[in-house]
Order: sequence, then structure tokens, then C-alpha cells
Amino acid sequence: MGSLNQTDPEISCLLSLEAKRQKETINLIASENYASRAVLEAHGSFLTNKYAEGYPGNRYYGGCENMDATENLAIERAKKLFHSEHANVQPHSGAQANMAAYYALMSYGDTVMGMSLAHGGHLTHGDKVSFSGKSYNFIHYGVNRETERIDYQEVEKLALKHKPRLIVVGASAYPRILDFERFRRIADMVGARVLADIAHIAGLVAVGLHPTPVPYSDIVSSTAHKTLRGPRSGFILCRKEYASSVDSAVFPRMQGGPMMHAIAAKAVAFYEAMQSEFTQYQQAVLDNALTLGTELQKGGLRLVSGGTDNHMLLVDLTEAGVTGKEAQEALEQTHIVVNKNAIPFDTRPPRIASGLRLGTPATTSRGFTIEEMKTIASLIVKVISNIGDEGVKGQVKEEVLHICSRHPVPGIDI
Ligand code: DSN
Repeated sequence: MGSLNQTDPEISCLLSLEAKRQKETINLIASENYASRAVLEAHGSFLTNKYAEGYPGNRYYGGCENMDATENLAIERAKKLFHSEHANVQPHSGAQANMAAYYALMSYGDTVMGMSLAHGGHLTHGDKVSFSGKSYNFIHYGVNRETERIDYQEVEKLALKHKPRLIVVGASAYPRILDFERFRRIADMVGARVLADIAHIAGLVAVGLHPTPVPYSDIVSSTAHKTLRGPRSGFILCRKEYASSVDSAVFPRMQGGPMMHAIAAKAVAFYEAMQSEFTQYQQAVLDNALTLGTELQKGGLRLVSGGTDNHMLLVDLTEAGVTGKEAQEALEQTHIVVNKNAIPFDTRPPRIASGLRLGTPATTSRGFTIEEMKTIASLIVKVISNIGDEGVKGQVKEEVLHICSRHPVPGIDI
């Protein structure tokens, strides 16, 4: 067997093209990041060869001694990083972490509350097209029309009315602090349990730059690849009393063999997140998001909720007279990559949307400073204010390529 290039030149070529795309674009997708070379090495390793169904010390296959040690390291590091009593590092993704958490806490058909996708929640928080909406009776809460922040009074009212078995706290497009303690108090009024989904904010939580949900939640689910900068995958934290329900929900109920290469890469990411540089990185993510938001506002763009407390911003393009789809496509022509996003109370369908979601985890990993965020904000404003102007887009693209050339992408050396 030869190298990738010799064995499969087509895929090898696509990898090279993607490396070039990642190097030559400014990535403002709030849920993406660049994993380190160490994380990529573990993830791309021969650990993919090994079956290890079961848990450390209790596997269904021989030859698992190194897998046991690897998974134990990942578990211990996750527990230490998040101050949690128990961790399960086997979920393949955030959606699967949520599925396992639901299995551990509910029966099919139970009533559960979660944030509406249209207001910033996630598909797996009960959207009707997702397994979650099909399997459980979801009641959705959202943001207040005036403040565009979670309406805790509405959450309380809905909880008292519907008496859910579980309240899910977490979001994919919410730029403000989540008050986990408040959700716990509401849940306690009706005897509900709390699942905190920290997929987006895990890196900020790990270093204390977002309040931790761990003391206020029964289970915490997360991905490893967003602000946490690990491999594409999920994991679960919980109290000891839920350890066996969570573990049996993940395996054998939901998954078969764990992806040991991904678990090794998660262990590396947890280790990296314990280093002091990681705290500095997360602070820079916040500083960059704040600067990007302030500069966009100076350029005349409206931010949902008036700003950000975390790594992301939601831009309302209504007054700019441009749809999210148009803005995403125009920016992509200039090598600035973003995603269109519904804003709360959006009148447009999600495929068009009235907003853009922007985030700073990836650019910050690449070493962008607040000075560069100011430039990027001005470029975004320029493109949006001149949406059909090819000349402007050409100029912006040149500037973007120049900025990108000064910042190598971590982990990519081809
Ligand atoms: N698709 C992810 C995001 O972009 O937020 C969530 O699963």
C-alpha cells in the first residue's frame, strides 16, 4: 500500500484543494475551528484499526490494553478539566451525545423543554425534523422580542404549565451568557432534570470564561471541535448517580464500537485545554468577537441582542436590505466564509434567512488580533453595502488573501 497520493490521487487532490481553501479563506463560522497538529495526528492514527466495544476493563474484544489506557486518560482529563464526577468520551458527535442524554433521562414520549431552533436552539433540541422532535414531546422556549435574550419568565411559565421531565439548556446561535443556575431553579420548581448542551461554549467553560453548568445540571453534553478545538466528536459529563445510565445509553443502546482514534484525539484536546495558553486563547476569542461586533455596529449593522458575551455574533441584515443567503454568497466570493442564519422572529425561511452568524474561534486559532478583526469588520461592511459590485468584491478578496498569507493555519503543513 502506498501513500494517499499514490493509492487514491482523486481524494489526495481533494485534500490538497481543501488545505488551500482553508489557508486562503477567513473562517468566521462560529462552530468551526482548527485542531492542532497533535490532535490531527492522534485522529488520523492506526487506532482506527481497533475494536473496543465496552468500557475500559470490560471490553468485548481482546487486545484492548492500550485502548483502556487511552480511554481512561481521556475520561480523567475530561473530569479534571470540567470538574465533573463522571465523563463518557465515546459519543461520535454532539447529536449523539444528546441522544444518549435523552435515553439516560427519559422515556419516549416524555415532555421536555428546549430552546426553539428558530430562536437559536439546536436541531436535536426537539426540532420536528430531528429524532428528538419525533421521539419526545418538546415544548419550546425562546427569546424576548424586545431584548432578544432568553425570556426566563416565559421559561418558568412554560415549565409550570407543562411540567417537563427535562429542561435542555444550550444553543447554537445565541450570543449571550446562559444562566444555568436560573434554569436549575426553574427545573426544581417542577421536579425536572437539567441537560446543559455546551457544544458551542465548551472551551470558554473549560477556562472559566463562561459560567459552568456542571454544578447545576444532571447531565452536560458537548462537542469537542468548536471552541474546545479538539477533533470532530462528542462527549458527556454527569454526576456519579447518572454514570451507569449514561454509559449504558451510549453503549450498547446507541452506539457500537467507539472510535478510539477520536477518543485519543479528545484526550489530546483536553490536555491542551489545561495549558495556560488555552486560557489566553479563549480570552482572545472573546476580545476578537467583541471587537468584530463593535466595528460591525459602527459600520451600521445591527446585532441581535445588541452585542455578544461569547464567541459569536448574530447580525440582523434586515435594515441593510440584504438576505443572509445573499450576504453569505457575496462574502464567500471574497474568501470570507460565514453562514446565513435565522434571526429570532425571522420572516424569511431558513434557507434564505435574514441574518449571519459569525464567530471568532477559528480566526483566533490562526493568530488574528483585534486590529485584524477591525479590518475584517470593515471588509464585511464594504461587501454588504455593495452587494452586487464585482469590483468591490475583487478588491476585498485581494485584501483577504493578503491577510491569510500572514497567518498559517494550525495543523496544515501541505
Ligand atoms: N451545526 C452546528 C453549528 O453550526 O452550530 C451545530 O451542530
